[in-house]
Amino acid sequence: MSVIPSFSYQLYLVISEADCKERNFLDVAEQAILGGVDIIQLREKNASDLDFFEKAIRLKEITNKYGVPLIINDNAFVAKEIDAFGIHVGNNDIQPSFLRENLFHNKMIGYSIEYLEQLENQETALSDYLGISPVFKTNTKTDTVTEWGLEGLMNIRKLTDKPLVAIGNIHLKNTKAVMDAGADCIAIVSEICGAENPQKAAFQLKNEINK
Ligand code: TZP
Ligand code: MG
Repeated sequence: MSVIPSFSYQLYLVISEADCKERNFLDVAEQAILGGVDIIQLREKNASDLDFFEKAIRLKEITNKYGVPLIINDNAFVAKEIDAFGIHVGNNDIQPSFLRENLFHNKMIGYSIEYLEQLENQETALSDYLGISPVFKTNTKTDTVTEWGLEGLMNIRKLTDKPLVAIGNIHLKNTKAVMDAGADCIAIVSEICGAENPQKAAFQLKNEINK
């Protein structure tokens, strides 16, 4: 069972230094929070543990300042060391059951759904929210399995009560459709990290969610 009593987040920023290009990713994160981002995941695919740890510590100073939860992608070592709010893992990563039993009794665990069969496994049952990954094809992550589309998302909505975080090529124009299809929250990389004004981009997305 999940251990987080309620999932009240609507706009989830997934950030890496590389996705922010020449800008300081810490500034982008802070602006995004000021614009309305509720929860942030640090996703550093090619960083060493030490590099990831250093970035996470610096980002946590900002998320703590605003009371925004920080989730670490995949790396249980970093999540544990910085006392992150939670961890997000996929089908091929360290699994929620192992994390729950050994490391993260009281931390949020997010789990990406790439196959419908995952909805029946104990990993889903033990997670606090499910990442619907990806809803639409995206250049930000190309090694994906299923493109769920709005229909896939609607179908998953019927099969589970878990909070659903939709990710993958979500932007201002399709946000409302994704929410209407049953998402509880949308997760964004490029629409915020690549925006000229990340604060404004987050603000507009949040407005769209609440329409
Ligand atoms: N997982 C599934 S799609 C994706 C991740 C991390 C990337 C989403 O990035 P964007 O730029 O919001 O499409
Ligand atoms: Mg992963």
